[in-house]
Amino acid sequence: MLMDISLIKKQADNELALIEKAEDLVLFEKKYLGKQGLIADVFKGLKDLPENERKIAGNQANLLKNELKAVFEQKSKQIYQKRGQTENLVGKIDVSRPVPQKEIGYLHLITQAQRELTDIFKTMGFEVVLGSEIESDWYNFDALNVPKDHPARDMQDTFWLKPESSKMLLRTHTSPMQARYMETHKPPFRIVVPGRVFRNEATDVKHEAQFYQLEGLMVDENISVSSFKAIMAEFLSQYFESKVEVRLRPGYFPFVEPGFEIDAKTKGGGPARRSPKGEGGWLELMGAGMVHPNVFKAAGLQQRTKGKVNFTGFAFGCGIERLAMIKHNIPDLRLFYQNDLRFLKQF
Ligand code: YSA
Repeated sequence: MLMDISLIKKQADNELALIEKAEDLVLFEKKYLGKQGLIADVFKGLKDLPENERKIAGNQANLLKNELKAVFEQKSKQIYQKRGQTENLVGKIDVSRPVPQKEIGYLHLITQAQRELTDIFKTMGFEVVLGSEIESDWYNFDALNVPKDHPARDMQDTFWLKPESSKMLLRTHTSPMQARYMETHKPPFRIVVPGRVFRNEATDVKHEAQFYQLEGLMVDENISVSSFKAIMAEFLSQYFESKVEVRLRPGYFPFVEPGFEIDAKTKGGGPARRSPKGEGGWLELMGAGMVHPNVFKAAGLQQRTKGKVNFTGFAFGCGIERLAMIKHNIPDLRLFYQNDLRFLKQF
């Protein structure tokens, strides 16, 4: 028995000297110190020894066990220090198991776009203002020069809130914030208003019933269509980064005079595909124009003093999904809201 113990010790020392990997150290521990290991066998054999030998062999076996434990601990520290780890976890965890990847959330593409857009306008001195998604028909329509029973109200199909007599609605555009802001501020000012809007309309590749707009309003002395074009040129080139073809064309909105629409050329395929070859077509990005005098008046702003014009302004409202569609070449607006991670994780 004493012979066995010294042989085990020699063998263990030799094996330990060759071990370099944590995985091999785990096997070593199992072989010598495990429940079914060689040291355990020695203890099991003690009962068969004559009493005088049992005591000596028992002491030797204990000594060997403690020695092996100590050298094992020392070796595992060496290996883990080498791996840059400080804690000795051998035998407690499966060190060879890959670490599970944590799913870390991130911003939806529309939130990212909203932040990029407002950041761009901040560099041009615009203040970011938020409005309420529930509005009164006064701010959504009347204050914007859209009289009751005017056909222009039908341009934006409305979700009315109950009771109908409350005349409250889900805002159909971000323009009500023009009226609200002008009621409480005196020119000059320049603001942008990002936010969600709602329209009771069928969805298709270019339309959703809920979508995001970015409203802009700039009022000062001598603001003209050229000012609008200059701000737009800067904004669109900063947002798109690459060259995108855009066009300005006349458009009708009761709250501006004159009114415009801006379209951008898609890169081919997608919502505005016109040709069988998949060449790009025009996609409407925004409505805009010079603020109508009636809108200033409804907000209580005196645009003229003694016949002299004190200030003028331009305003615009663009679809944030449409901007992102052009920037990232996204063919269908509905993709933003289908929660398909294969789509969302690309951005
Ligand atoms: C016009 C003049 C101003 O002085 C200020 C703002 C405006 C814009 C006006 N308030 C408006 O909402 N015009 S709009 O109905 O043409 O919508 C503006 C933009 O929102 C569109 O050009 C388009 O980019 C986007 N849009 C409109 N309906 C949409 C939509 N995006 C997704 N789904 C829909 N259903």
